[in-house]
Amino acid sequence: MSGGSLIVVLGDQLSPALPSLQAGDKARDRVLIAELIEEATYVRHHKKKIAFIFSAMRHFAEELRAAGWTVDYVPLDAPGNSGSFTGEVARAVAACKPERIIVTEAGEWRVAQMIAGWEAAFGVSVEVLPDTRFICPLPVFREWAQGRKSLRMEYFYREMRRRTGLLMDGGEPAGGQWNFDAENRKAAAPDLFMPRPPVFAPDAITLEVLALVGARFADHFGDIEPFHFAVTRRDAEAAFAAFVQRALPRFGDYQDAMLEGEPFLYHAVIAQYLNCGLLDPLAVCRAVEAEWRAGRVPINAAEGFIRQIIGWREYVRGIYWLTMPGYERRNYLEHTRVLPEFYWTAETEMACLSAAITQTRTHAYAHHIQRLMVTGTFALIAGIDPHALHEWYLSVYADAYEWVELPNTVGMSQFADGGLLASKPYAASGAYINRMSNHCGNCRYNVKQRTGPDACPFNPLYWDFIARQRGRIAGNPRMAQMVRTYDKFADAEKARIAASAAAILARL
Ligand code: FAD
Ligand code: DLZ
Repeated sequence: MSGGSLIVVLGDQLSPALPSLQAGDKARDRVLIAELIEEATYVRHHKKKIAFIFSAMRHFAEELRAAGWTVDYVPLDAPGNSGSFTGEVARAVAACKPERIIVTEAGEWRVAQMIAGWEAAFGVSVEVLPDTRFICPLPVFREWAQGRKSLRMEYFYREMRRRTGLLMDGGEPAGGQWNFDAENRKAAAPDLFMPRPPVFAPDAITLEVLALVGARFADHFGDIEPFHFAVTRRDAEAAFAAFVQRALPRFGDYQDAMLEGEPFLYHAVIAQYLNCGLLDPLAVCRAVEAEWRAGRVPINAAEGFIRQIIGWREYVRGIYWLTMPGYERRNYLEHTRVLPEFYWTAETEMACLSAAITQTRTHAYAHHIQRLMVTGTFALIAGIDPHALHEWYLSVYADAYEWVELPNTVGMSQFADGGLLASKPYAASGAYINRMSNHCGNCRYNVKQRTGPDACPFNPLYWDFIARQRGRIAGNPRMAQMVRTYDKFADAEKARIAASAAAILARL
């Protein structure tokens, strides 16, 4: 190869539009894609997640070869596989003597640090290209954030609407409002039609990967089968099309709902495809806008969906790169309790937690409200160490990469950044889960009881959280009312809350 470039494609860069591929020359360059033990184990990822990524990588290598690229694909068990990005680039440089290395910037700070060392290590020039698959370039986010005391997604989101023209009529928001969230808080009734994401039967490549992952990562969390994820661009597009047709019209209405036995409800179940590059975020938003303009979905569904992607998804990425390194160790509330074992076993009598963790084990998926208001809120009010919780979320979900998971966990869910990302801690008693789900009816605990051995544990833990953290939260306008309510409780009730909370925490 002497003379051409080595194009390194990371496991979450499976897009033909990737800048490093666009900058390359099929006739002269080689593409390197490698299955790496270090990437599979720096946290012990869910078996289904590893299988999904390996299979999608193998299919992408085929896609590139069919398009005329020379691809060096290193399977996990290939002789000599060093197991790390830097080790595999070293081997490729020694074998091919490229003129330069081209890589699209890594999604994670950890990997970006590795790439930053390559030029000195190998004596070859390294071109790191911005990842244009995101809508907001990082310098634009930095400029937007500069000088603001607190950052709020809603204002950033409006900038993204203007930047993309999505749901804009001239300079004004389509439908006359930026945000239709007030219409998006309905609890789902069990007798509604419930769509399910399409299932894709594993092909020969996926079957080989399932056997490999089953054998090599047997002690990792999660069920490897049944395996139904799309692993090609075509199937990921089919999964998205099925969502648009069957679930999008009610996506907004039931975005916050939870139902026993319904792991997906009206959610898209596409984050794993967006985050590894099989789907393009702007393209899915344009498709959703077209559905609204054609009169096939209501504005609250289209706007709610587009806000998640050009708003939240881009916003958390901006926060990640603004605050790393260091953000992963933020712990504003000084929470230190170890992660309860039931986060791994699902063995708890709390029906909502058991459901969320069981489906996480089976599907490597839970929807946003389960992550935020069930596993997240419980950890927050129980005072769990946010770093341990971060490692849990990063390992158990098929869509989890640090740039998106960390701000959602440390910032949104655990308030561990002191309010940089979110305007209030997502602390709640059992009443929230009772309002938005049917879990409480099947639970051994009583959601109406505040204290005592039968009380829903969310209740005493919530009030105990308010009491423990009042010094840090009383000044927050969105928490002040709850602090005042707690203050009005009789001393005997406060003592019962403290005793009930202590008993639950001792059992954890
Ligand atoms: P839908 O509910 O159908 O939403 C559509 C799309 O919007 C998603 O596919 C996703 O790309 C985007 N989106 C929605 N909410 C967010 C958000 N808060 N941040 C970023 N993008 C969002 N999302 C991840 O992609 N990876 C993670 O590792 C991850 N970790 C999370 C951890 C915690 C503690 C919390 C509270 C949220 C986390 N999220 C994460 C955000 C959100 O829960 C998932 O994006 C969503 O559940 C994925 O399922 P879906 O594709 O069905 O999404
Ligand atoms: C998550 C993951 C896993 C499990 N395995 C690999 C792998 O074997 N090879 C690879 O290139 N990427 C993998 N990834 C995704 C990387 O961790 C991802 O590219 C970085 O998180 C982005 O910075």
